Amino acid sequence: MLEKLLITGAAGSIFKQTRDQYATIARSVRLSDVVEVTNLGEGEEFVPCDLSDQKAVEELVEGCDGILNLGGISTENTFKRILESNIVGIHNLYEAARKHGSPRIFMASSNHVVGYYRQDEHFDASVPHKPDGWYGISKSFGEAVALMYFNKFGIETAMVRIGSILPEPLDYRMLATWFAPEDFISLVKTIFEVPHLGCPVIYGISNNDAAWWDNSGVDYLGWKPKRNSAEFAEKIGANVPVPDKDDPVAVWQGGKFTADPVFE
Ligand code: NAI
Ligand code: 15L
Repeated sequence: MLEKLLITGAAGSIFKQTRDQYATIARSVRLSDVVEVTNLGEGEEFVPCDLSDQKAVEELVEGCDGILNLGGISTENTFKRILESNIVGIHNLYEAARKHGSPRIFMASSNHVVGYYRQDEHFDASVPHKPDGWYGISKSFGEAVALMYFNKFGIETAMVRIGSILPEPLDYRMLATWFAPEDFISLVKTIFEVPHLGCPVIYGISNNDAAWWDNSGVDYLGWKPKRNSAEFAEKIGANVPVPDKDDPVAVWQGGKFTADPVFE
């Protein structure tokens, strides 16, 4: 078990969905965000920090033996905002990790690294990146940073290309991309417990019948997601209109992100 797990982006959606699950992973958690996290429970502390502030990030990381990096811009946005939070931010995080004990890192990468593959293309972690916007590009950058810090300094990272974390899938695309919150937590636990991690890409999805991505390259981790979006297929069929076959949400793995403009 970790002594102190740093969780960035702790005011965000994923942490809110899983907040009560970290006691089996770490004795204490250091929660951080630019937005305050309130109602702190036992074993929780809050340290405000903007990831684009290098000095603040160095202080934030000191004393932590694991990092769950959820902080940053999580959808398409202006290049300037993505540059500060996701690109400068990831630089600052890895530099801080290098200077403070090389803790293992769970990086929230995204399916939008491969958003411009078609939904009828099925593949594993070895495919070239095809990001669907500046947000996806920033996650590609993050994966490159993680690999460099692994090869040069031995810092281990799980580069988790998360699909869609929600209590249940909401549309046809999410039958492939759904990642149940409990499967996310079991992956976090696995990442911080396995004796050898390395620096793998892992597709962050549940055990969905409709999945596009193959995680057999990380069988060595022994992680087995339990939920399957198929349990919601009938409900989606009854409630969600079938998109036109040429609609980006039905063509591309990145769905509606592929239809986003470049925001100025
Ligand atoms: P979210 O947008 O709800 O939360 C992100 C948090 O990061 C926010 O609370 C925000 O205040 C904080 N943040 C933004 N810029 C920051 C900065 N410069 N310094 C410090 N904190 C900053 O996102 P969510 O859904 O919780 O996702 C967490 C991570 O997982 C994100 O990196 C996102 O890109 C990634 N991800 C999430 C998916 C999902 O299904 N929720 C799917 C794929 C990736
Ligand atoms: C992401 O990367 C986003 O952070 C999240 O909000 C969802 O849109 C998700 O991808 C998705 O593709 O469903």
